[in-house]
Amino acid sequence: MGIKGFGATALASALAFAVVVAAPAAEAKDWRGWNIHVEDYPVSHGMEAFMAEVTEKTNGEIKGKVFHQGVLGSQPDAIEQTRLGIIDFGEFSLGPMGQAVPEANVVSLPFIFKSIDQMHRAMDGAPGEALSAGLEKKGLIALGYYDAGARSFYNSKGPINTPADMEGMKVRVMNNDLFVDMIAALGGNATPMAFAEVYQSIKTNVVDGAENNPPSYESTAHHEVAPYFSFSEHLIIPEVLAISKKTWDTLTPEQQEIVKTAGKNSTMLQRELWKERETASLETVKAAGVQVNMIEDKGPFQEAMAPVYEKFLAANPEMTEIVELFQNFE
Ligand code: BDP
Repeated sequence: MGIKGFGATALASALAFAVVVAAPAAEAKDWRGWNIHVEDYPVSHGMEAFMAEVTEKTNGEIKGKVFHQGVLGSQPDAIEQTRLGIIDFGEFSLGPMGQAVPEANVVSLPFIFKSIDQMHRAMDGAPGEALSAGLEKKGLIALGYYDAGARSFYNSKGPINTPADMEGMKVRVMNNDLFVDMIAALGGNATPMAFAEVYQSIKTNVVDGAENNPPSYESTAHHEVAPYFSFSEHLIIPEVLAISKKTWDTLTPEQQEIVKTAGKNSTMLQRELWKERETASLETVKAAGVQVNMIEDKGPFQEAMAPVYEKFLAANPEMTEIVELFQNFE
């Protein structure tokens, strides 16, 4: 019994050892991806395509799941968790990113880009590289910059044509002081709030309205409670498909190449889907009775932003160079 017992124990510990040693190689990596949007949304399709390509090209060494609709937490929390490697990857607006990555604030400056086309070229060129370097310093590897179009104001009161129409208006903004200053400069009152709370807050008159691109306005049904959409296009904020540096550092060079390529491919897909969805969303909300108006003269909105730039640059003089890099990019 003694000898038998010893043998069994030895065998058991040998087996246990084998299991522990073999586990990392045999077990596929299982990633968790954060997404704030509903499943049928350009960002969501881009992220799913990214994950599918990574799994296929690594022959299943890397698997993963994209968690949609913010079930893994609010955007500011998810940014922190991805930096820490608790979440492996995510698709983030560079708006709330500014709190963690100072360089990201540059694209949250109102009217910084001249057009969507210029934004794409800038994000794929030197300005985008400067941003990616800033992200990497804070633990995030940028795999591609997704499109989020331009953001405009919408509310439950009436059309906006001039800043005077926003006097005293309560407007929900994303979590970043720059947006609070932006609304104040237009005469309104900003309330930073999580995306998930906006619908109810407009409905119950906690705020009069918010600002977003047409696909987000439509996919969240904000148009039901705020049926006036005014094309101010005051912010063009790109988004980033980013992987945690902690996760990235566990990959072999071959796997890193696969992940990079899948990131680029998913970016191209997302940008295509984005264009289609923008058109479709506008049609949907118009059909639902939303009053959409173009703002004939955006000049007064642009001019009102001078103090926002001044305050930002005075508080962050080290950002002057990168702001100019974006402003002067042709
Ligand atoms: C959407 C962005 C999303 C933001 C949301 C917001 O895609 O990342 O969380 O706006 O306003 O356009 O919070």
